[in-house]
Amino acid sequence: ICPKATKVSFHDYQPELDNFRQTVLHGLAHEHKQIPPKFFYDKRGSQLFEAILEQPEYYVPHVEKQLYRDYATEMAALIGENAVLIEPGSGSCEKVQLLLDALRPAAYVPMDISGDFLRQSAATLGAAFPWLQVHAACLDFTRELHLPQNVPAGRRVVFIPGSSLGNFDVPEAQHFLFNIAQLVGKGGGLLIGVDRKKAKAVLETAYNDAAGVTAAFNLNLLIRINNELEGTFDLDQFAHYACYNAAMGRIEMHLTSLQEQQVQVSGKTFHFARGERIHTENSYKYHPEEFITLATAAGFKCEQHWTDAANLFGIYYCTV
Ligand code: AVJ
Repeated sequence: ICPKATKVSFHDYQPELDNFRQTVLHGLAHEHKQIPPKFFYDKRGSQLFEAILEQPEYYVPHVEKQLYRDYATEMAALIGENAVLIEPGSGSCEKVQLLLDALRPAAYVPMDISGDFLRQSAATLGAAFPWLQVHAACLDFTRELHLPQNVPAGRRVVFIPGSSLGNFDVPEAQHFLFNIAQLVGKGGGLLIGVDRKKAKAVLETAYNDAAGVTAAFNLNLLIRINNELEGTFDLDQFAHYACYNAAMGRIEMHLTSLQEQQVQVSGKTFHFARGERIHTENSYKYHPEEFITLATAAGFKCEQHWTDAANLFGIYYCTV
């Protein structure tokens, strides 16, 4: 018997990658040029995102991780042992590690669109927690949430740290939470970290780090288009731009054209006026009452929530 052979498994649901070309061509042809943020996460994009998480200005992971350290026991008591813990958009599987010893789940199911990255993170996590079953699912969680067939039966709890929910606009977020409620079913749970609304200056500093890592992350999208879609973007002629749209309650990221120019992608020509932007990301922020209203509308009951002394970030535990 070799438990290591089955302790970590990988399931490829082949997220539709051809979609990238179609989405970019369509998004650049739009009057308001736009490309959705899920395409940031190729290998280099995922690595740059990991580097964003290290930037002091990007308070989100620092504050959130401290909340898990401070309240892991309390969270585990609410969630209960032996749950099947499912994490859509698991990335490096870093935050879940702060909960595993307290939670002792029956299995952990990381889900990510970036296959290589997921495979590596799942293997590393499995090695660090020898008692843990890890069943990784490579998929686009904005489209589908498959559970691998070898996941044990048991109470399901979805874990969404990092304010990933912020990328959805509000109706989409409600729909996504509704799908999660269906996936976990009656008695299931949701532990979710959601960034809070706060002063514009704090938010804008967080998305304009001094080391320029967020800028490199945003611009990497153009490198990816150049590499994968026969693009001709001149990286020196576009700049990172991030601002807080208070009326919409969201950080917006854009790529600004620094001059009037033409760019080819996949044999098609796109014209940019000087100062014209490609909208690449929205990151919605929620007051606790706003998030609780949203989760309630999606079929959850909010059992408990935790926040830091500066009211920067919220973590919520909700049940169906
Ligand atoms: C992964 C969507 C939560 O919006 O804060 C961080 C992505 N973009 N810095 C966020 C991001 C630029 C992040 N989310």
